[in-house]
Amino acid sequence: MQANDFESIRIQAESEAVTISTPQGLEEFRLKYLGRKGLLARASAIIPTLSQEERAEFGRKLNILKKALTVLVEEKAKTVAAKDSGSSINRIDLGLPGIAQELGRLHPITQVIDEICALFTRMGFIVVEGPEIETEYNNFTGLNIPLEHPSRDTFDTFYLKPKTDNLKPATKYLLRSHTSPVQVRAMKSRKPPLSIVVPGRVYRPDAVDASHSFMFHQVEGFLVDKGIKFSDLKGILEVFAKGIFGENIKMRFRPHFFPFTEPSAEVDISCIICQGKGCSVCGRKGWLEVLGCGMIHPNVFKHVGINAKTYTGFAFGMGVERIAMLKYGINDIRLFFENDLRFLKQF
Ligand code: 2NL
Repeated sequence: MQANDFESIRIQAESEAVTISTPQGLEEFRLKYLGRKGLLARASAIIPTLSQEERAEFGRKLNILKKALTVLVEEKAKTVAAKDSGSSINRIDLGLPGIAQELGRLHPITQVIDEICALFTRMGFIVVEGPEIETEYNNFTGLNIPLEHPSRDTFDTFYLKPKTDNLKPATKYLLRSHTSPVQVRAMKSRKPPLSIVVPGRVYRPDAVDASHSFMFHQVEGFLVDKGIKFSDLKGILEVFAKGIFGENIKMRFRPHFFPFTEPSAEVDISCIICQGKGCSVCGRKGWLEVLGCGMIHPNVFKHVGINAKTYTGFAFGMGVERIAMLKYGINDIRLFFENDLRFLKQF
């Protein structure tokens, strides 16, 4: 082997390397030059035949060539591997199934609130909302709820820790126990005629069970104008109840007591499961209680500055969870708040 053979091997290898495009081709190339029976191995076989001085020069050149070819194989391995994986990553397989995008939906309670509000807005009501933290005045006093009324008790209302500055008696704040304080605000800030529905969250420190939750939703509403009668209340509530539960239901008004209305009534509908015959859902009574209502008490008008001699009005209130449970035959209120998609996806 001639000294300049090293140079021709290097040139030959470099031009061959350019054409390599597969891992297989690269392995063949490596074996041809660097393998145990490769060109460089065969070249080194002649070392014993050389003189002492020639050996040193030959060995040095052989090592340089070996290093150069090793680097060449390593570099080439990178591009061959990159090309290989790149092609499978970037290639789009149109035969694969697509990635389904889940459609979101409104919570069943939100759906029922929207449905209730839509029935009332069709009859000319507007929707108004208000704060969940309220004053004792708006939640109780303005609604003619007396100081000794049990609903004011700390067992029945969540009170906030008072801020005391020792100079004047601190305003007591609480989590509203019904949405009526929004109606008090609306009657104070607007002039009749008024027809308003108020949806929202309310809070009561009840022990949680199948029919109680410390937080639930209400829709309350009221209408104030000249000459409003109890029969107007009955007509409006009949349109509402038939809209939610179907045209075939019957309704009845039972006398009741609320401090904020006089006279007051509770409203039942004929059981939507047994049509009034009596079943386990209605407790064999044939009737389901759906809401409370009445004619607005003159003391409430006095608190909000509406002249009770000129104006009359009615008001009503309902629990949204209760309406939703009756409508869909749900027997446990906790299902609404557990965020279990198996339940929620049914609506
Ligand atoms: C029920 C009973 C009711 C009202 C709520 C009301 C509000 C004002 C004035 C007068 Cl500002 N009344 N709201 C009236 C009667 C009944 O709710 O059982 N709710 C679940």
